[in-house]
Amino acid sequence: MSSRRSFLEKSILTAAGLMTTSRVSSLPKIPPTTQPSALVISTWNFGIPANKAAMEVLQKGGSALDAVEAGVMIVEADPISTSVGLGGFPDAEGDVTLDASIMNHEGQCGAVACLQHTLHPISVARAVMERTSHVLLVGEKARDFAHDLGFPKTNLLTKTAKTAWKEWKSNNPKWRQYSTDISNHDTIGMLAIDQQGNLSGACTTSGWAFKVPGRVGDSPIIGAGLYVDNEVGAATATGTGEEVIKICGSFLIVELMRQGYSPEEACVEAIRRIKKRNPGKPELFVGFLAINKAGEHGAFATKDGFEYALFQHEENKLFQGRY
Ligand code: SD4
Repeated sequence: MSSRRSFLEKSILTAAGLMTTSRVSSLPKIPPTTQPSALVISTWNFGIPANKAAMEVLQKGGSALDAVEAGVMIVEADPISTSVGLGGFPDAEGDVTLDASIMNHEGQCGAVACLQHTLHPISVARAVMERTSHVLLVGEKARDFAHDLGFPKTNLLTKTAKTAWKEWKSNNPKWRQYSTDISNHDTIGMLAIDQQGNLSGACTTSGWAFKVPGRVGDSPIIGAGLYVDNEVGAATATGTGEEVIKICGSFLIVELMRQGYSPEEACVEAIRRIKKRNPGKPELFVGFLAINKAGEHGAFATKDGFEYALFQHEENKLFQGRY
């Protein structure tokens, strides 16, 4: 009896051991645990000046959280960019409505959606994180919150954006049938690692150009447009937010990295899922960026044209994302 028990115990242990071995050996790659140098990565070519501002913070020993906020604020305040903050294209009724989120290395996060008349939605998102018990404030009440904190009321509709909207409106008199289809792809999503090895991220946009009023995209949805897990990595998205929301894109990528995927492999898998759900839509654009704790990065998109800016090892350079 006792020898049979010991045989059974041995068999169970062996089986468990085998299971562990085969599970581990099927994992793609375990990221190295050495401390990476400071890094900033962000979407699109406006990521270059944004990265520069963020890296200045990191080089002074600042936190990744301060860095990503300072970085994306550059683009929010730039009237030339028609997809973020000031100068962003408005909704179908001509109102500029902004979405933003921020997340730190402690897993704290804050966001605003459909926020109007506020130059720096990312800072309001940060205030939601730091000053309230909530994660997401929306619409007029989010603006009231910003007002209470002293964020000035700002007209965000530039002449250029107003002209573009008027032209769109005259060509789309039936927009109330709710089929707006001009997707504006240039959200800024930024991820950073500071000198302490901590991760943070930020994401801010005026969203889909001429969208149905009230529309909220992926950018302020934690886990969709942005996710940070300081033990594993971080991810952010740009492109058609509806498709990012449907797969919980940034959260998915971080979870894949937790299972051993490299940042690039995780982005590839997220894009594969989006493409699988959208057969016959070659024009659909979504792009993801990801970093892991080791300072490795990945970028992948549904189609060509995805650019991202990486500031690492003293160099701030623009790259083409694979697709
Ligand atoms: C969003 N991802 O709001 C953002 C940007 C966008 O089409 O509008 N892309 O969905």
